[in-house]
Amino acid sequence: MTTILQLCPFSDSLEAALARRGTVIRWHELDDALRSAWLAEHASDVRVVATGGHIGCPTSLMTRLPKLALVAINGVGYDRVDLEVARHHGVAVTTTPDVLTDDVADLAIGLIIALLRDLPRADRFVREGAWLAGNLPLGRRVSGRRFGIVGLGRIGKAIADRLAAFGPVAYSGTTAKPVPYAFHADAASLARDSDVLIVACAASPATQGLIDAAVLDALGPDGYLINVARGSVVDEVALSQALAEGRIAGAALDVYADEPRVTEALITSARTVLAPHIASATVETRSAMADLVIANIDALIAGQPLPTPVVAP
Ligand code: 8YV
Repeated sequence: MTTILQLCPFSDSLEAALARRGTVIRWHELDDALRSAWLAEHASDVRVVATGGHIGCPTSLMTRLPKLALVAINGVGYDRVDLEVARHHGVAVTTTPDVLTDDVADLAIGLIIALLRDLPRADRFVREGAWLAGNLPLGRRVSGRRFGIVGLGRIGKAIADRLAAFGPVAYSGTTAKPVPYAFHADAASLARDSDVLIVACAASPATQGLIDAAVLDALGPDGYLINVARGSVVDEVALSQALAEGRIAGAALDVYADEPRVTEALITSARTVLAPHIASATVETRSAMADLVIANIDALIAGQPLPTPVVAP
């Protein structure tokens, strides 16, 4: 039987599918003492770590599992797995690309409309009976805005294609791509030419804190920031200051620096719309992601090529 370390909760169906493939250790439910005791006895049983993109696999854990063959990520981000260490230890790493692209892009559009049209407040306004006493303050128009996308990978491109129906689209990244959107070599230059800046790049040392005070000031007091990538790409302290001082108009966020903890400054700001990292969280996409996690584990067990490796065995 394959021993699988499960590092975070999954859907019932994914958990059931994992359980059919081996002995599953629910690592996230063990405290430090239990983890150490378990490792002392069983470290060399573990062949698979199953984890979320936002959790990854700590290097200290990966290097304590001598027979580990696969880190199967239920997500597209691999920023929390040290790929060099994985390669060095002969550990394969897989993700669930493509199947979540549409949902993440859809949520980005939803956040833009929610933020500019103030939908969370509109909903409260009706429920709390405030409508009986007057009208909601006016929102801001979405159509015709200039949209800037930081990172035109699969998700960024899907966001761009949707936003093209609303207004002009530009993007920044490491290289220009053969797309009908204007390219900017850096995020500050993109922000200067954008009304809405959407962060869709992969998290990496190169993009850590990329959206800093200078980029936010380039976006300016009428500009909006959307983040569906990773909290680490945005300097959250700089963002909170810019929001508090009205140096940008608002921010809609699905991801944060220290999930699931969200800072008081972001929670209490009247300029934010906040979601709990739900961009890929639909029944359809989570089911497709689960299928890919399982397909990778099955391929490993069968000694077949892995369907979606970031690091191949
Ligand atoms: C998930 C993600 O929320 O794809 C990613 O990298 O962060 C999200 O899709 C997460 O991985 C769920 O486990």
